[in-house]
Amino acid sequence: ESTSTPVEVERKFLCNADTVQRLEEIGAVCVGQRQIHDQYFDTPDFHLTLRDMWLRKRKGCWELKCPTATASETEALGGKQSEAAALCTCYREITSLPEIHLRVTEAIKDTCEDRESEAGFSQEDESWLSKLNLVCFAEFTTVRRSFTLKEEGVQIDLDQADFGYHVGELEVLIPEGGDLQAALEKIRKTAEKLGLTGDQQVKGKMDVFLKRNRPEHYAKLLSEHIL
Ligand code: V4E
Repeated sequence: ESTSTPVEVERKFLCNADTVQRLEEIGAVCVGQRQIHDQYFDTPDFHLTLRDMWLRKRKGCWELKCPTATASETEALGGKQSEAAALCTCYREITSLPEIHLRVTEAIKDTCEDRESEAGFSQEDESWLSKLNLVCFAEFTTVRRSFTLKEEGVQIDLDQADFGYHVGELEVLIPEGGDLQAALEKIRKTAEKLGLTGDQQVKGKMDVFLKRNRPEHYAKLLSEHIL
């Protein structure tokens, strides 16, 4: 378990022409804009994404987004807290290549036979991809403007994907086993200040991308309640 990797508690929201002004009004500070190029990988029969595991290469580095124990914690909350939690997701972003390789191998192979050494992988060595039959199923570029509400510890990202989808994200990082309810409350309060309405989860970039470009993959993930 990578207990040192923080958990990302996130709520997506729809942006409009007033979003940036609203952010400035509530005291959010723009901390920069950057382009992000993502390539996502899975087996042809979706071993990883059907487990809600998202393997990607971002700016030359491997990342694996996995659901966390925190995700199931949210299901145990009641009342107002469960309403706040229903709009949020909890994932851990693993960036250590040996750990990514181990988790991906475990998810793809049911048995432990011929699991390879965890050491000796470099970011450039991609032989493990073909060994595990991993292929790129999604690739896109995002222009991301990031803001921060420093005192609250909330980060806000405004994403514009190159396939024409615009989405915002409120994010709080907590250590594994950290105070999930406090994180949800920070997100709820920020959403309220921004005047966000609606009790439906807003679609992420991947949802829109797969629906348009990979309808079979999309249908499979929908039917298994991953998206
Ligand atoms: C976790 C996940 C996917 C991987 C991409 O995650 P996402 O947060 O959408 O992308 P991005 O670029 O904002 O990553 P960041 O830079 O914040 O790390 S694709 C689908 N999921 C699961 C998922 C879900 N089921 N529902 C919602 C609302 N979001 C994500």
